[in-house]
Amino acid sequence: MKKETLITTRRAVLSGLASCGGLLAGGCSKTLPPTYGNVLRMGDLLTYKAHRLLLPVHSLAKEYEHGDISSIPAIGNTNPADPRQPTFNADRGAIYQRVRDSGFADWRLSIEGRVARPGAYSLAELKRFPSRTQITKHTCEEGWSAIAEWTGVPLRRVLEAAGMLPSARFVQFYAFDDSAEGLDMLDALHPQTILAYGMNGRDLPISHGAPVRLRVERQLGYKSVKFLRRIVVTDEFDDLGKIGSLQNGWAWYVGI
Ligand SMILES: Nc1nc2c(c(=O)[nH]1)N[C@H]1C(S)=C(S)[C@@H](COP(=O)(O)O)O[C@H]1N2
Ligand SMILES: [Mo]
Repeated sequence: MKKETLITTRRAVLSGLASCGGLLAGGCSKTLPPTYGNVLRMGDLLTYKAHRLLLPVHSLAKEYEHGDISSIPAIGNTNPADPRQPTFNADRGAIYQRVRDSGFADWRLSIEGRVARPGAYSLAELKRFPSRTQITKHTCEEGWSAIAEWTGVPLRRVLEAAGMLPSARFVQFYAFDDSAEGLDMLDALHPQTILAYGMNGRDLPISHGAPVRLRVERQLGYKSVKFLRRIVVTDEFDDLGKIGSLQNGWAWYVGI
């Protein structure tokens, strides 16, 4: 690893830590979830604080063996171009249909916000980063879980390539349907947080989020946004308005 990369890496870790500084100094306001102060969101406070205080910074979610892989249903939106799907968005659905017709050759993932080098990555470019493969359990808030193998580029690599600024504290993910989620830097830089383009040894199927979906292994299923199109790095918490989980009645932090 070049020295330059090392420095960015250390900075990235430091800024990640800064967003949760004083992990061991109990009562530090940095262990308050960004939704703190909202009585309806007391659950966020409990899980976030417990996780951030008790778990080592980058404790890994359990990884399984090939023989543990189970069938996994496709849930929520399974095709952003289909108007009958939940969270359908007509404009972006039409764009999705076009990039899908190109075999995703025209698909780009844009990285914006608090980065020194905003840009847009093609699928081929994302595949040129070092990859990670992990067999993990997906747990849906609806009460089912399933084990699958996911291959992709650690989000951290892409954030470093884009030159995430030291003040950055959150990362937002936008999909081709009306779905979006946000992570704090601890989860964004976590080694198992990947932009997955492969599933069970094949290209990620449409119904599971092609061409690229997020995998966040230490939170419930809905944080793993499918059909990614845009990533925005921010200094401030963003509740993502109408398309965010908060305004739809779900917690922002759902650690497992
Ligand atoms: N863009 C998008 N991402 C999404 C969803 C969705 O409807 N749209 N559903 C979420 C939910 S609730 C779950 S449980 C998982 C399901 O992933 P799967 O279809 O691969 O099982 O995707 C999550 N990501
Ligand atoms: Mo889910």
